[in-house]
Amino acid sequence: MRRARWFGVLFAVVILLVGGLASVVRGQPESRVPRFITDDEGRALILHGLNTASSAKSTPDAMPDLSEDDVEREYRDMGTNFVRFLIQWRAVEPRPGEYDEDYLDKVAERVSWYEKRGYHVMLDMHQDLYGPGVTAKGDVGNGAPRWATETDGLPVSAQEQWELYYLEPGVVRAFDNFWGAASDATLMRHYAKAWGEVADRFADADAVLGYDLMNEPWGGSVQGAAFESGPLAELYRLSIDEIRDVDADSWIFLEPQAVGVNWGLPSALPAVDDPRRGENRIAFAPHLYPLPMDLGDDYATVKGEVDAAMTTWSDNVLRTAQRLDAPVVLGEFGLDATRPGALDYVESVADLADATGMGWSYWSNDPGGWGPYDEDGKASPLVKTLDRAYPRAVAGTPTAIDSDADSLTLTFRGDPDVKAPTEIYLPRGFGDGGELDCDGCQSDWDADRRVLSVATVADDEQHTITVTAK
Ligand code: 9MR
Repeated sequence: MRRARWFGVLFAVVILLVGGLASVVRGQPESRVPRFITDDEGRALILHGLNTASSAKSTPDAMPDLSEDDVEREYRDMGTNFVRFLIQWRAVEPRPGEYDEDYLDKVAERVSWYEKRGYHVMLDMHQDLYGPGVTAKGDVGNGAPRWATETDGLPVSAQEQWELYYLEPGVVRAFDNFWGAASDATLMRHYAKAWGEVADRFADADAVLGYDLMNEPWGGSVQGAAFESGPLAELYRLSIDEIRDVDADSWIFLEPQAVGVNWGLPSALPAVDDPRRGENRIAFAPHLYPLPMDLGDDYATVKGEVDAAMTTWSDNVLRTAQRLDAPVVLGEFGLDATRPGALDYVESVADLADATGMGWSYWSNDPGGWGPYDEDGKASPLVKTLDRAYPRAVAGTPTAIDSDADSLTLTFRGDPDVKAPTEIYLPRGFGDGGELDCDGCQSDWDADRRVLSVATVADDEQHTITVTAK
């Protein structure tokens, strides 16, 4: 662990230097996202939620361990309005060209649980280490169907840390064959068509906000800019075309290469076209896993390095978002929340998201140390940390959000076309409706949903709303 620690520190320094140099070369970083995802009323959405769930990776029917009561409990305890819901290619297309409608029915049933509670759902085509077919036992990867897994007989040896499987020859080869090493894009086309099937099913589902095209992409033997601007961008184009044939309105969430970018290195992902009529609906959905903590250090001991890596990560993410002209949702961040300093880290990330205008989904809601509940369903202190006051829908463009345990300040530029009120979720600690301070606004408190609706004048002026606990 000592060596790992020094490696982590060294890496943080390298990332800082690269980030610093990049600033010199490319100018001052952006401090806010370039735009927001909006709802049907034109309000900017701020998304707070959890990944649901890692358990879906390995169950035979690819369903997460989740009941409607769990969704209800999450809403009551943490006031989330968003879920990154894991789906699996192996379940969508169990045999080449055959799509499993029963599977999509089950996903739709779960989506309806969220819909009843006003959630926005992002469907995430999850994979880790390509798919279960990278080993005979099927105990390593998840995502791709076996029929689409071609390791060419190369070995995949046991690893202690799961990410290290990415370097195993059989896993690298499976990815190379997927990306079309022999300039044959058959598997990518299957994947894109599978997305078309999913989009066809969910195009009219109000709760489904959009599609996260691939979890944590890995280029196999092609890495970095060559990967992101080559095969990855090509997969995105193919998938977007299939989706747009059947669904003009859902958002498309793009992830960068995970390795390196999750730590804070810049992404070279190019802007990709959205063939829909009107403004593009392409969003950026990177992950954040600072390396020192990935290697096992606690936030309490490496806070300085991690905070610096977070700043670099944020600068780089905002630059990419600018290039893509995309809203940002931090699709994953998370850690063993029982470790020293872990809750401070979660709070720092949520503060960073508020400061920059990003949405977030915590990894993950699975029971255990990383999750909000233990195996017996007992709430951990993480529940309280994730239960933050936040504006869910803003009648204009948010310019600053500052949230803590007993106050929330939102500043936004109004929009004359947006007539619906700003909606603010308040945790129980705020009391009923909190103490509201704003200029000439009208408010309404929904005690059941714990949502304060605040109607301001629809103009293009700057508005500030402050709510304090009472
Ligand atoms: O937390 C997950 C761990 O239990 C699994 O062994 C591993 C491999 O499937 O995946 C972990 O979840 C990861 C997610 O799939 C992708 N982003 C990083 C997550 C945490 O490591």
